[in-house]
Amino acid sequence: MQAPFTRAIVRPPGLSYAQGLTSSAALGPPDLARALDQHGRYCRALHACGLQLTTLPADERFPDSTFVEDTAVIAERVAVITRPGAASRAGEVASIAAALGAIRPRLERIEPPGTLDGGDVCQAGEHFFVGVSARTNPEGARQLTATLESYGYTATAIDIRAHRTLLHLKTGIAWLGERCCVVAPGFPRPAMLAGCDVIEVDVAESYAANCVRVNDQVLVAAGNPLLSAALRSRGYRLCELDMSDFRKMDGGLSCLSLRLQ
Ligand code: CIR
Repeated sequence: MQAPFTRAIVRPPGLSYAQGLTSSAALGPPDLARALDQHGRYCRALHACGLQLTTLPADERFPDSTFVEDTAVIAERVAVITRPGAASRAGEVASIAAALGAIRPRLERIEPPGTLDGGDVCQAGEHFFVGVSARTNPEGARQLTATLESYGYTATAIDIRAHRTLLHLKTGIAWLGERCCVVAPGFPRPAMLAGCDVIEVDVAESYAANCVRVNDQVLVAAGNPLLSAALRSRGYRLCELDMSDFRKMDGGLSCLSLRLQ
């Protein structure tokens, strides 16, 4: 069983937020005031789960920097600064390394030519699924696997490059613990999921596959009644959050925080 989360690093979106990367332009441009309000509610939800928050100042140089999850992979025994696969996001890691270094003095790193986004890494207990995607290259996945193994974890790669609807691995899978996970429709099923309780979300609710278990609650995108009912029926306590103005920039629930034990 994983130790409880005790803190999280977050960063609100800045004035340049709408200039970030997105493949969801059809949803329209994000509204910054609404995104800030949604971010505030998200932070209060983490706080209500018992987490102490480190809130970094908005960074106008990096429109996507509110999606802090992509800049690091953090587990109980190791913290890794990533090398984001999108050129416009590469510089985001410096301030995260400074903030994280104050909490975890020893930081590992993904080195060139590896690229890796934290959104491509799904921890399932002592095992990690590492997505190879448009952002995370095979070398980045190889480096992370080697680092995790040197700290006593195991890892397997899942190639999602053929799945055009998945920006990151965690766009399509959330591990809830107790051998239960949520997957998007059509998500590749690694052999390790055999015997697990796999909740496949309805195609109309696929965005909600990116939900997050934080201690005794599951944070889930609001407006997805089928998934919420499936989770409640399994006894999970839910916190439903409006994510509309992060979805417009391809952001899910998990990417707004770096959670630490
Ligand atoms: C990007 O394309 O990098 C951002 N607009 C969204 C990143 C979302 N991150 C995540 O799912 N881990």
